[in-house]
Amino acid sequence: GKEKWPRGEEKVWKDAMRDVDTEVTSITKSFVNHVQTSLARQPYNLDNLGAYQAAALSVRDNLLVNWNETALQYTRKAPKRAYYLSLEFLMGRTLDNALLNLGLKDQYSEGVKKLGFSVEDILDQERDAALGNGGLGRLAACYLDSSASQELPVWGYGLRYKYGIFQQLISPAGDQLEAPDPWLDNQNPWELPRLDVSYEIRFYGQAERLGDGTPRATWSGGQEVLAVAYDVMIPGCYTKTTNNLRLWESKPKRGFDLNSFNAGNYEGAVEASNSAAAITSVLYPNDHTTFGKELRLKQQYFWTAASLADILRRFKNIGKPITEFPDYVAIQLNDTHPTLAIPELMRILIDEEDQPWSTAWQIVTNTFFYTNHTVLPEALEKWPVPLMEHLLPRHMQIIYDINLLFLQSVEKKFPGDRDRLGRMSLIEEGFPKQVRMAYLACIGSRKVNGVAELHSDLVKTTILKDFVEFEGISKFGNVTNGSELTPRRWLDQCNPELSSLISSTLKVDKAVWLKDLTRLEALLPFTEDEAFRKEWAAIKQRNKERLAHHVQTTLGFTINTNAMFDVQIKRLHEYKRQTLNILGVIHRYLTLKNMSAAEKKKVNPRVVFFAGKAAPAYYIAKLTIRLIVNVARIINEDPDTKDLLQLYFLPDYSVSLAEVLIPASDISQHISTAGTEASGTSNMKFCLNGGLLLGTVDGANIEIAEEVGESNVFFFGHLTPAVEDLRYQHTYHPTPIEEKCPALANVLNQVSAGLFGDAHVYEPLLNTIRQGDHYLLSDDFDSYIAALAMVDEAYLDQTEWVKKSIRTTAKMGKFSSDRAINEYAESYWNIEAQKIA
Ligand code: GPQ
Repeated sequence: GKEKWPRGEEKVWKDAMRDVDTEVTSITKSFVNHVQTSLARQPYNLDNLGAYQAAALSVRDNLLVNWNETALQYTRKAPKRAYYLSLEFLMGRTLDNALLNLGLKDQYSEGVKKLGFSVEDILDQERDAALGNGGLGRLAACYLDSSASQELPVWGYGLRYKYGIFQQLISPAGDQLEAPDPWLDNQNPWELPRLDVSYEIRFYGQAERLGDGTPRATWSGGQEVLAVAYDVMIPGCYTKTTNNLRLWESKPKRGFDLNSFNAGNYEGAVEASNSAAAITSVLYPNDHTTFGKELRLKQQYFWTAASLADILRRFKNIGKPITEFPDYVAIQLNDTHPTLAIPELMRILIDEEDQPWSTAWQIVTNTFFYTNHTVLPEALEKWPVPLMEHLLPRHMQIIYDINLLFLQSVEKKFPGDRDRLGRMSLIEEGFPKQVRMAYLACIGSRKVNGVAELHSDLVKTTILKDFVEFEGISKFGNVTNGSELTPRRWLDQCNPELSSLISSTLKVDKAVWLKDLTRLEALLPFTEDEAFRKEWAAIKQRNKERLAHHVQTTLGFTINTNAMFDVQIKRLHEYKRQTLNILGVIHRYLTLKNMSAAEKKKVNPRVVFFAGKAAPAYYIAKLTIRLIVNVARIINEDPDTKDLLQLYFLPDYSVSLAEVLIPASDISQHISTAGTEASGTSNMKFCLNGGLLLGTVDGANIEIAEEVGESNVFFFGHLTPAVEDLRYQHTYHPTPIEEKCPALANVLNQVSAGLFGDAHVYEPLLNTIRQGDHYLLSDDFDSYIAALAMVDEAYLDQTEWVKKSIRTTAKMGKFSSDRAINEYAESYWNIEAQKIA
């Protein structure tokens, strides 16, 4: 409501269309043109939202030219292509990234300024496209960005959810509340509806085998819905290549169900159309869990069937025999969510293309690649057989057939090993029986990979051990995640000052080092350059002030920018151990309370930030949020400590918030129980931005330490091989916490006693530690506190700290998603870069 307009000068607006063409005036022309035509608004009378829309449409015009050119050349040359199937794409905002990739940011800033706008205010109008939960979804977004930047023919396929991840609110008591995210309400300039691209998708009905000696069957009846394509442009960085992300929306096949309508059941007919639209209405907000909900299974089939139909149609346009399908198509399965693509392609090949079983299976197993993202048992997808039989009767038949042939071949290799057959069956016995999707994805794929060295080893030695023994080790690999350490967004875009310092120091244009991150290594000698260090530290300081300003204007808190900024931002989950962090904060608070004034003088102030969402039904995770919020309330008001310790829970974590938080961090925490965090990707983003890492020996933390050297990271806690044994001890020989870890016991007792209010409320959370302690907080607490003390000590020597910071950034080359996507392209998909002229 505070916004004022008209902006700028009327004469400038009026003259804009008559200006001589320069780069900038052609931008203002296109902007004014979109205001008047696409938006049908009066010029010289526009708010920031309108200005964002006009700027976005104008930038989109640029992208569309490249996008069409890219599509045309792919069609003409018909190279092998790869498709990334992901139920989540956590894209964040587009305009800033598009401007940067097009190399047009400065020109647009100048252009909109002439018309009275600031480019920052305009960029700030954009809503995040938040079609994902966390790391898995953000990884997919990074991989699309890198594919385009590396000029690789890769398309993404996903769902166009009407509502993305919920908006997180915090109630007065400190509880997480969820509100819908109607991200499409302001219209989305970055998508193009493709009403001409649609497919009919069937559910339910009857499957009948032909029984004519072929494996064929018919599938008929049931419900049919339409999948309609929406295309999102994915521009590469400093290249013409602009790839496509195709998102499917569900629509009723007709406005209503004619059968019901004719039977006089008008309401029933409209209901059917609602049920079709419901399929893509909302992103499931659960991370690392499976719920067995029918609508989720419908989403998975709807999306994989539409994507495969589209891929097949494109392949058929080339005019090659179907047996050559894997020479033209590679499909990456982002976790098990798209595993139904395996029986669906079998169904098409057998029932529609009339291929023999063995040919079909040959094609399938040369087309798919499966990435596993977790070894946590509760996250491994299983679908009840009765549900599958009901919703996808033909696919259930095919899965049984795959299983039969598969178990026969296992029996042949390991005769008489009934245990093994039971362990490896695609069908888990029980009530109900369930389909094990990770096993189906594994046997239906050409290659299986984990997302960091340790994780890939764990995949091979735990959940897929039997499959390694049966299929051979060479099928199982590792591609260590990369992050949009496509530094383009994370370094250049959200940390522009650091980026220009690097360019000037290395005397290399950013167009070069932004596309070859290993160049950063040349920064190493500058650790000895005092002026450089000063500049480096000053930039970190300005980023901290920028974050403080953001928090002040959005939440009204005043943050001490002379403190160390300590950040943990990720989904709330017991395995990620935000609880360990908050208990550590309480420990610090209690320690400070007991210090003399003289002792306190030696303490460096610290500000601890948390952000992250909890799955709406994850009670313990929500309780952790409540504890953090209420601890913050007490300690931020305590005159004894508030100058030395502040604590903030920033609500509604998002990609955009991460872009402000990450460059401002001195230290970030990645403290999962060893062996539980497959990789982690924010750890890489923090390090690239010169933040140091405090973590366990887990996931990609290990490889980060290998790159930057162990003396530049802060490690603590038990190692993976110890975990199983410790858990056994907890269960069968428990030691009281008072005995095992008095410091932790004291903290728990203070919470129980109501030091932070709500005396009884936190018991279920505290009991997860007192009883069972599956995530080993009591085993790691002391070494965690010791590591925090080492961080404090190291921070006192600012010269050495800044050196560590520079060394960390310098050695992050490996973690670029460009490197990761090239590994997939070369070692797995066998696709090549295509220069778009
Ligand atoms: N990941 Cl299974 C998710 O974000 N969601 C999930 O449901 C599963 C995994 C993460 C994983 O926890 C991180 O360690 C990885 O860095 C990330 O996937 C990308 O691989």
